Parts: sequence; C-alpha cells; structure tokens
Amino acid sequence: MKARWCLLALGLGLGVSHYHCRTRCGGTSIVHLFEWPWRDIAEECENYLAPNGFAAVQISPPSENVVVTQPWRPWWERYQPISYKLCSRSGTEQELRDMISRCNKVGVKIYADVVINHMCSASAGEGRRSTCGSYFNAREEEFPSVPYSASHFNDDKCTTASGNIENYQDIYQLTASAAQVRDCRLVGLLDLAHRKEHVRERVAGYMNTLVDMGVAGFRVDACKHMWPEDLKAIYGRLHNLNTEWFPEGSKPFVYQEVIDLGGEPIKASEYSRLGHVTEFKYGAKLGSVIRRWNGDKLADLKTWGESWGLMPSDQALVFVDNHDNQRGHGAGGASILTFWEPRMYKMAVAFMLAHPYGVTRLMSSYRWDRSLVEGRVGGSCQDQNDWMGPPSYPDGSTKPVPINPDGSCGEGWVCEHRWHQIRNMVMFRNVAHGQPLLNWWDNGGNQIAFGRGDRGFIVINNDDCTLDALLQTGMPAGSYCDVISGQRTAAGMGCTGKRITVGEDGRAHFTIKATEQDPFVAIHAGSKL
Ligand code: QV4
Ligand code: CA
Repeated sequence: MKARWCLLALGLGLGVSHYHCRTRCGGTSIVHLFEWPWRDIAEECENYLAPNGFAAVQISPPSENVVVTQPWRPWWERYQPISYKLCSRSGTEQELRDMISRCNKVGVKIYADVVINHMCSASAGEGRRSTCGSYFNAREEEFPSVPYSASHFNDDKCTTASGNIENYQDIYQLTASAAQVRDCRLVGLLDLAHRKEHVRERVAGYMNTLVDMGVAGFRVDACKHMWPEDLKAIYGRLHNLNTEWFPEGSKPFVYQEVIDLGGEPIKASEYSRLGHVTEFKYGAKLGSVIRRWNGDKLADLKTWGESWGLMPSDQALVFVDNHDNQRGHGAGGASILTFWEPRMYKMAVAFMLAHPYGVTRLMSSYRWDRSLVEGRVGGSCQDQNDWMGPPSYPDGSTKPVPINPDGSCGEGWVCEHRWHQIRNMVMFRNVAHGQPLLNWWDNGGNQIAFGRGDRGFIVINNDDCTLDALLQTGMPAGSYCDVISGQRTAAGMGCTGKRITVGEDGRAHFTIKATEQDPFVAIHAGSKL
C-alpha cells in the first residue's frame, strides 16, 4: 500500500538559549506506584527510579483502613481510614520507614497520599476489620485509636436530607452548594470537622509523623470537600522536612486533589495559594486531542496551557490519567487515555513530558479483569470490575512486583513507568528542565514538533499519512539517538534506534510513517552520540 503524504511545511525557528543544568539534572517527574508494597518501592527506588532520573514516588495511603471484602478486597478500601496507624496492605510501619529512608538515600522523594477529609463509610459497621486491627464503630462514629468520636464529625453542619453530598452544582445557591460539598458526606464517608482544634491537631500530627519519617510532601485527597481555611490551618502546623535528607528549612511539597472541570461552584483556584492543585482538565483535553475527537488536532496544542482554560503552570500537577479516572471513578470522562490503549497513551505521555507546563505525574498501574461489559455511569465509562484490588493472594495480601529479565513487570503489574518510551521521556524532561518551548512546527493537522531551548526536540505524527520534514531543532549540530525507537548504548557511541543528524544550521530531517508502532521521535542533549 502506498503511503499518503501530508502537506509539508517548514518551520524556521530562531533563538537558542544557553541554560544548562548546573551540576546534574535533578528529577522532575513523580510516579504513582499505585498499591505497590513498600518493600518493592524501596527496591524500585534503588534499582530503577534513581538511575533513570525519577524525582519522586506517590505512595498509596499509608494509614490504617477498613478491610472490605466483597468477596475480594477493592483498592478503594484504602480511602476509608480507621486510624492514623501505619499498617496497610502495602506493609508494616517498619517497612514504610525503611522504604522512605532507602528512597531518600538515593535521592528519590516520597509523597504520601493522605486521606484526611473523612474516615470510613457510615455503613462500615463495627469491630476490628481494619488493617492494624484497631476497633471502630462507624454507626456511633467511634475511632478510639485516633481518638475521634461523634463530636469530631460534621453531622451538625450538613443540611442535606440524606447527610450525603447531593448536589455539586446548584448554581442558584452557590454558597449552600459549596457548603454541602464540604460539610456533608462524600458517598457516605464520615466527614471530619476540621474547624475543631482536636481534629486539626490529629490530622497535622499524622502528617508530621510522616514528615519526620522523611516524606517530602503530600497528595492531599478530596480537597474539594474541605474548606481552604481549614487546610491552611493544618498545613501551617506542618514541620519542616527531615534535615537528615533535606536542606534546613524545607517545607513539604503539597498537591491537592480538586477535580475542577468547570461548571461547579468550587474552583481549583481557591486552593492554589495553599499549594499545587491537580489539573484534571489536562488529561481530559489532551485525551480528546490525541483521539482526534470533535475535530481536535495536535496542531491546536501550539497554545497548550492557560489559554486552554488550564490553571497557571506553576500551580498545576498534571497527569494523563490517575487511579480513579483510568477505571471510571472520579471525573475526566471517556476521553481519558490509559495503558489499555498503549499507542495513544505513550503519545500523550510523551507530549506531557516534553511540554514545559506543570509538574508531571506518571501513573503506574495493575491490570484488572475487563471481561465484563463496560457500563455508562454518570456520563463516563465505568468498568464493572472497577473495584478490583491489586494482584493479590487468596488471603488478600498484595503480591510482590516481580521484574522480568527484559525489565517489564509480571503478575499483572503494568509498570507504565518502565516502558522504555516513557522512561526515556522522563530523562528528556530533566535534561530540558527550565528551557523555553521553541521552534514549534505543525502541518495544520496532526503532525507537530517543538523544542526545548537547545536541549531537546520532539516530533509527533498522529496523522494517517507519513511525516517527512526538514525541521529547525534548535539543537547543536551532531548525531543524536532517538530515545523512542531505541536509545544510546551504555558506551555512548551506539544507538539502538533511529539516528537523527542535526546540521550546522540546527536543522534535521525527520520521517515518521503513520503506521509505526510509536509514531514519534525525540532527541535530547543526553542522547547525542
Ligand atoms: C456507596 C454509595 C453511597 C452510599 C454509601 C454508603 O455510592 O451513595 O452513601 O455506599 O452506604 C466506595 C464505593 C461507594 C460507596 C463508598 C462508601 O465505591 O460506592 O458508597 O465506598 O461505602 C475512592 C473510590 C470510591 C470509594 C471511596 C471510599 O473512588 O468509589 O467509595 O474511595 O472507599 C469525587 C471527589 C474526589 C474523589 C472522586 C472519586 O471530589 O475527591 O470523587 N477522589 C478521591 C480519591 C478516590 C477516593 C476518594 C477521593 C475518597 O482519588 O480514589 O474514592 O477518599 O469527584
Ligand atoms: Ca468534608
């Protein structure tokens, strides 16, 4: 079959910047090792994340949670705390401590996912079915291991009939609507009263225990459901980071989960003065562009950023998918790309890592059984098996993450962060850090290219025809190894992928067939031969 050729256009960019990373290029990306055991995270930091330039790991909630059996344990039980003791399906407190210190030793930071808006579901019953065996009574709102009791919850402040959040977007009653989102129960989860001193003290105490153990910051769960002034009071109590690993006076890095796709009274911007905020529009819009839905095309990404309605770049925590929207939870909708659609997914992740906008987070997932039909729930696709927990043994304990000889993961762990295209783009981002976006080129359709100062250049072909273009890369003359089709060999001379030759004038010739497995090419200062 004959390849169709697209209209060819040439971009002649000007201006190269001469900024270089000072000593070595620090890491810039976070990887969410969703549901990983602490022991495996420690090894991953040492064997893989540090050598490959990953900045940090987001860990699953470390606090004690309710054990749900239906009949198997769902991943989401970890979002129903019973106490702030540190035993969970990922391991013991000792294993957590060991992991944090081993990761810090090799320069990989740990960000803990903290669930502080609520405790378990009101219908969780009574007893000791919790991950450390602590007693609780959900009906009476008794959590003696914290301790919390009924007066520490928001029941008196919530005015909805069910006691749950019933309406997120009553635009005619903005104040009342915001109040119910913050003072009522999120899907029946017992809602903590952060206005009260005791609650603030307990929550900050939990977070400080983790800071003292060596975490570098937090992903704060469900921030939309907490008042910004209460969060401010809690963050204000946080200790500085542990000086065994961090410079004196370092503050925890906080990124807050607020799903704001527009159209609700609560805005992400209410939280941005307190820390970073998750930008959920990023993955939803990027997914739509890569899927080429509604006439969206890659060329449109020339203006990617604030003008798309995204929050200012220096406030945003960005990601293609997260543990919720990859399985139809939370929000984001049907456009979200995940590992289930690897070709488009890699393209989206590569674009994200090449583009200067935001602090980037990568998802590292496990497979679940999708043999059952997908249903439509609340406008997005929700998988019938969306609840499935991580690969586990019949007794419910999580299986370790085995690493295959080829570097991939076994036992149903997907390990997107180990896909070489993604791993190499993590390094691209580090090398290009601080460099401006330059030399944009597009064909008006789904072929684009852009550079980052004189440190990196990426070309993407998401059209149905070959990309064949002579492009200004802004890079110093020389021979480079494409880090998508392969990479530079250890000795630095060989290249297992395409070779790209940049001429004295900074231009290079690129050919990418529409049928290639990965229809994009990336070179950077560290892939020069
Ligand atoms: C059910 C009914 C309720 C009923 C309740 C009590 O739906 O109407 O009141 O029973 O009988 C699980 C079940 C859910 C169940 C609930 C309480 O899925 O059906 O309610 O437990 O028993 C995760 C999962 C949720 C899960 C929750 C707690 O996604 O499905 O609920 O954990 O185990 C909004 C928020 C946003 C949130 C997102 C999912 O603004 O903050 O929804 N995202 C974060 C996390 C997410 C987590 C939570 C918040 C809660 O990323 O993973 O929810 O901590 O957009
Ligand atoms: Ca709340």
